[in-house]
Amino acid sequence: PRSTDDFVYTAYHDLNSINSFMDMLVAENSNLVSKIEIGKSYEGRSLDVLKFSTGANRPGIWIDTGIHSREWITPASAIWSAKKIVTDYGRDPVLTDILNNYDIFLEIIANPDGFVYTHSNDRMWRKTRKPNPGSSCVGVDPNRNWEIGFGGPGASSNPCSQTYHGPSVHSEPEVKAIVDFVKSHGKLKAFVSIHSYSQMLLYPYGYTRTSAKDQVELHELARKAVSELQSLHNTAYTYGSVITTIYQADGITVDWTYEQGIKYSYTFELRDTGRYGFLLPADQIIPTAEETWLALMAIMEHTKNNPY
Ligand code: PAY
Ligand code: ZN
Repeated sequence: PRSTDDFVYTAYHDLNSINSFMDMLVAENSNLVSKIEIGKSYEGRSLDVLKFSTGANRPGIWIDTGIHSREWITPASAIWSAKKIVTDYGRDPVLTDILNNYDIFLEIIANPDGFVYTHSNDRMWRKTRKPNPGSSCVGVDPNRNWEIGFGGPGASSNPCSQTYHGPSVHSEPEVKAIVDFVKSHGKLKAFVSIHSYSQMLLYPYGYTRTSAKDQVELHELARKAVSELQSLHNTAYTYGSVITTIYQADGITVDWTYEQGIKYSYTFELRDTGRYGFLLPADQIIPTAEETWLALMAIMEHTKNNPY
């Protein structure tokens, strides 16, 4: 494709194709979108984030996809969403109001080494691609590598496990890059980490059954977001805290971001509930992206209307 209008949103793409999508989007909308590099992956790939911004010194909203590399529907939805943002800005009054007050940061491929590996070697690869000294097994679970609850029972100390927490807190460069970005930005007000599958909208905590101090508000906003999502194609989501809704998970992204003071910390589990699982057919990309967008808009609008 020569422009993002020609890009095929109904297909899954490899990293080169996604990189060229990002570069085209920036070139076509340079007043609204820029690309920032927040670090490098273990194998040296750049960790790119699209920044949608209409003014200086704004608070921010973060969205990441693809931190688990086999969850292909998540970057596919993010690509559609990136195009949706540039199309709707100046046309949709709610999105326009959000972008006139907040920057949106979108990391489409949060685990590029894993993503490349899902295309070249193993479609079901989940973890990073950093070797583990003393083990023949490769990779760390980038959703068990964060500081809050690190090393707890909802993670594995076995380097061969899909939920291996890694040798130390933030040992994975893909995780550390986000940690450093969140800290240096200092004004992120919402943080959404998108996974698949299970059709759930989750909030902290994963490491403890103790309720988050904002649990009532987080639950009510999840209910609203899920109801908007379901209104489009009747896709049913469950919602609640990670530990009560899916299982105990220690060292996860959103427990850390919430403890950093980002109240609106959520994780999505996109389609489906297991029929196709990670191998979601490409004809579900657009319906999934469209319905997820409605839930994201609910979270972003609530963030805008409830400054803190
Ligand atoms: O998203 O933080 C969350 C919940 C915990 C996820 C995890 O285990 O890291 C849930 C799984 C995921 O998206 O990675 C669910 C999928 C279906 C899996 O791999 O089991
Ligand atoms: Zn995941």
